[in-house]
Amino acid sequence: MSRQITSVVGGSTVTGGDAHADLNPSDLSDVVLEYGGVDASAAKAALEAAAAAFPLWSRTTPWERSTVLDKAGSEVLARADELGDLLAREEGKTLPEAKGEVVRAGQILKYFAGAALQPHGHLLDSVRPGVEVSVTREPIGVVSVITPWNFPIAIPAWKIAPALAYGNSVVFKPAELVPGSAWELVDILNRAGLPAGALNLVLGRGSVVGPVLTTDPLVNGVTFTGSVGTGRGILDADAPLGRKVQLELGGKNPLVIVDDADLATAVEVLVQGGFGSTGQRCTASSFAVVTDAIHDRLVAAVQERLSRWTVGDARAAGIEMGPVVDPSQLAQDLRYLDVARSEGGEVHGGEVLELGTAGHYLSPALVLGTKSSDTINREEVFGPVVSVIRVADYDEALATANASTMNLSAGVVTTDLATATHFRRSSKAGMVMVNLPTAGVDFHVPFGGRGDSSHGPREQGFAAIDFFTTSKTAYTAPGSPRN
Ligand code: UN1
Repeated sequence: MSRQITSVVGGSTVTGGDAHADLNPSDLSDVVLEYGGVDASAAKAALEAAAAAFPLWSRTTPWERSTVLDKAGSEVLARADELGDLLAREEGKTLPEAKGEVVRAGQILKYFAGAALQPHGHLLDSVRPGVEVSVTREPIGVVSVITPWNFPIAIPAWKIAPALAYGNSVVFKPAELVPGSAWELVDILNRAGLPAGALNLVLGRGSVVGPVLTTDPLVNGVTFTGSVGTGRGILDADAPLGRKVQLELGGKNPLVIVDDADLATAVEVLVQGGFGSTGQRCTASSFAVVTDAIHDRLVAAVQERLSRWTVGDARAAGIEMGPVVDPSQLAQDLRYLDVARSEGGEVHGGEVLELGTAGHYLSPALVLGTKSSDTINREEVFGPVVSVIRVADYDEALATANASTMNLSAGVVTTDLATATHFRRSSKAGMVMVNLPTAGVDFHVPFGGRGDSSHGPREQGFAAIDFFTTSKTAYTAPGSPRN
């Protein structure tokens, strides 16, 4: 029998529920673990536990909150090999990518351990004589944290750590495909000293528990990373209720490569940004916009690089790309390749691979000869697929890059400082990368996009406080009694 895990509500485990198996996408005969998906009443109980814990947790000192996060961060870092192996096994990114993600999660916990101690707030004189004004930050209350499968530990960490650092209590619902990393993170944080109910874990179907976690009256805020469709649904349900909502949705991220680019840099930036983590990241470089004079050289060099690209079991040594996460994502990738062909694109690669184990393996796909208006350049594929648009010059490249409506991240590869500066200033994306892949972000600075990509305050770093706190402005009259 495989390992069993459960939801955690108010510090207690919840048994029962409909049976789910966490399968290894590199080898479907490997059941990583099993769990019972809970129902709406368990989600409600988790919100009640979080609401009950909030008065206690929100009144702990910054030092107490910092200590819990710091201790949890140390454990995550110390167990990076083991947790990385679990992550690669349940999600399918390569072992170095998975371990890197675990280390990032540990660093995020440490960062917010420090952030909990930072001063904020103002004390000022009123415009009215003798009156004092204070502006302080307070936690928002009970926060629902809903996360996707593609970053099973880093995204939960970058939502849960600031939520807890600023005194909120949390109900956490991870994606159904990656419960193991979520369970470990919750276990580590609870053992690091959280009071029961400050952090609850709800393992269950989004369609069953999602409506409770987003619309129940006990919810004060919802932070969600995932698909545009689900995110829009949350906003439609929560906006009339006046809930605080933070959404990180899709990305359609351009990588501009201009004539003066260093070829080797351009190839690595495209390949890592497009095919790293099997292209399953909202920051992936999903379409390359390449100026005329470098186009053919670049395409030849990328194809040569991809001919040596190793696809295989995520945990095997020397593998550059693991499998696609599940059958429905694989079907989506293949559907987009078919649409690209039907719209005139020339697809290289993108073949389903039969390897030693039964997994969802797809070779990296490069789609040449595409136009800006093609579906493949408009919609997020979320797989190892990069389309290429040939343009005359930098001006056309910039316009083509900015035609995206999911402006999360945009990159430029150039050796010219003026071009780099112009692109950085003119891009419509929330994040810009110069001679770097569009994917791969730091934890101490704001993360987020524009257009249809994001909604609400930015995540991470010094921006995280904006969502996870609300400000209070208090006026004190001069005649107030002394104590
Ligand atoms: C990264 O590229 O390092 O879901 C992070 C995603 C993003 C995170 C990307 N929210 O892919």
